Amino acid sequence: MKKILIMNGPNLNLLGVREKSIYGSQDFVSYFEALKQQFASLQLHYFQSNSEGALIDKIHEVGFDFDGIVLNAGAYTHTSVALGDAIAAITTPVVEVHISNVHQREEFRHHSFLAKNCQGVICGFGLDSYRLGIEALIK
Ligand code: CA2
Repeated sequence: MKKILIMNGPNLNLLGVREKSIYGSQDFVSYFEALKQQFASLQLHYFQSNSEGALIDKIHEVGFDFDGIVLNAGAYTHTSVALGDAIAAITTPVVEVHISNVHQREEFRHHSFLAKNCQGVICGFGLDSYRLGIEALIK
């Protein structure tokens, strides 16, 4: 059974609670339950942290064993050289995802420190970006 980790970075624990006009009204835990049903043939895992170090530790923990990581690093996408280096250091392929279309937003969201070390980037499809990320990894 393929093992895929979905990782969310800072503030994404607030999905469905605040800023619904940008990020939608569904909380991630209920969305994750639906994903698990949809991909019953996969072992799906979920990890969220607001801490850059905890995200890096998790990438190191699973990055030589899991079959894929779907990563929404939130604002760390645009700031973290360290997360980019962590992705470069592992063997597990990573797909970067975003709920919003970051290219339609502020200029600082147009750059990613992660993208060049990822298999690809998916953004702008709401929570469906995560499903598309899984599809890309299992193809
Ligand atoms: O669109 C995305 O998925 C982002 O990764 C979300 C990040 C943002 O910094 C990126 O530029 C794009 C922000 C996540 C904040 O999530 C919240 C969710 C609900 C309420 C408040 C914040």
